[in-house]
Amino acid sequence: MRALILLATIVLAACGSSSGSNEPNPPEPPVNPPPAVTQVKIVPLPSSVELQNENLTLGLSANILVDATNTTSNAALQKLTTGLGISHNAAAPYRIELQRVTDANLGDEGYSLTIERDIIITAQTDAGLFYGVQSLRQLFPATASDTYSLPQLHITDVPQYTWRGSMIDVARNFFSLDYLKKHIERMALFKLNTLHLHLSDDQGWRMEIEAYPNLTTIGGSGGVGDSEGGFYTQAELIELVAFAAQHQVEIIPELDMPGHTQAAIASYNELACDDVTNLGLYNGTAVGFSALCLAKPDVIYPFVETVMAEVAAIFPSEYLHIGGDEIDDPLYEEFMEKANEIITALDRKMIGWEEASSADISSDSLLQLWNDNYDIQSALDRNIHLVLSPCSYLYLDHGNYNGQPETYTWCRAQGVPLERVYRFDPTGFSLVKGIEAPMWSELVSTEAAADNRLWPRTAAVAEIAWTAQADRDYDEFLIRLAALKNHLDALEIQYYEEPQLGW
Ligand code: TNX
Repeated sequence: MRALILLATIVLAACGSSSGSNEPNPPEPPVNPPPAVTQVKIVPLPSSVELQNENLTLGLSANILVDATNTTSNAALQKLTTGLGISHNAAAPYRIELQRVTDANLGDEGYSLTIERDIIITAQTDAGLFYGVQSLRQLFPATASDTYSLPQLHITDVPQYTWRGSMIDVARNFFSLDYLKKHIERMALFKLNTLHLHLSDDQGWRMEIEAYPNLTTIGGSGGVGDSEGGFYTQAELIELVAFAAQHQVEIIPELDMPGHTQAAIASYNELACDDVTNLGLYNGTAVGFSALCLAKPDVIYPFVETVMAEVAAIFPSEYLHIGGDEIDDPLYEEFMEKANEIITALDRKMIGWEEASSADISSDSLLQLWNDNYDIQSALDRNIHLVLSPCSYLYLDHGNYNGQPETYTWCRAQGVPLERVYRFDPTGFSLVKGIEAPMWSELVSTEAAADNRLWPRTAAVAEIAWTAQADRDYDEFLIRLAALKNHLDALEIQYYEEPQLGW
């Protein structure tokens, strides 16, 4: 909102009009992008930017002042300065300082960034300082040079939503631990903080469960088509969680139940009802045909309990995702309620797909909305909050453009281009916890293809989740994002060359 006020002030000043103090409604977003914001090439757009007319010229030595206890922001700043060839020297002509302050306006994730004679970032938390460093990083060029020139400015920046997510389906096609780490680094540049891993589905089970080794030796051995499959050991997942935390990213594990479970059934046939004859691995792309046998509570609930206990031991996240999508079974609600109890007993909260709104789940649960017009009112009535992933805006398995090969069209025939993603307006929903863009992988089998589906659209997702709706303007976003091309290149992202960005 504050950026809007600033924009409005600049536009009105440029037009020579008065301040319009009697105006009852906030002004419409400006048609022509105002200079202040487009000169500050930061995505997502900060809440408030005050730009001075001068630049600060910087040499390669700085007095870098940090507090070693702020581990993530410290490491991020060190990586930034090292990459730019800026080294610490207490006698250097300027300071780069990360400072913890008490300022309730900044909340848990906000920060301020001042570039005048010195560069000073303040925040209440390590997370806030980390995001300040990410903004600073975007203002610097992506590669080193002998001297730098930054705009003098003052930014105050606080996110709209606390859940700013990306989802990767590693079940249909497996993606390596290295790829997930790269994705986490890329998310961090855009202040995304939640990586939802869809760890099991009909085509593969990807998380080692010590009590049920076949889940990965059998269930993880394939994927869609002739995919080689794969899985993550618990040691690898612990490493990934730590890597993510170092980038202010929390991993939300999803073990999808009670449907989407053919890989588990192929691993342990007793999980299916006794009359089920299809007990093998599945490498197609159909959905909605498999289920844990809900009429065998003595078999399936010990399974769910044991699996979720191992999941909780590896992933420290506040929420554990239990799936719960695309299944038609008279005992479905009972299953979701029992799953909710199991997760609560592990001292965690549950998140499930929207269909779980039919069950009597606890009000501290979250539901992930994926059909644009799903009637979720019964959940809202119970004060259950939402993670918004409406497929016609945020399903990144859909095309970057109409007719893109190897993309889905079931939710939106013309695909989900960058502009479409950006134009998603979350303010029409209530009880919004956050925004998340899923990339399902039935049709995404290589890292190059994953990069192409995820980028640059994930940058738009980040802005929806971080920046107030009233401050967002697509044309102006394009200018800022286009300027970050070198940053995406430095991260070796094989993005889709969106024509509107002129890349
Ligand atoms: C629907 S969205 C699914 C997934 C598919 C996806 C493909 C949801 C909860 N279920 O199983 O992969 O469509 O776009």
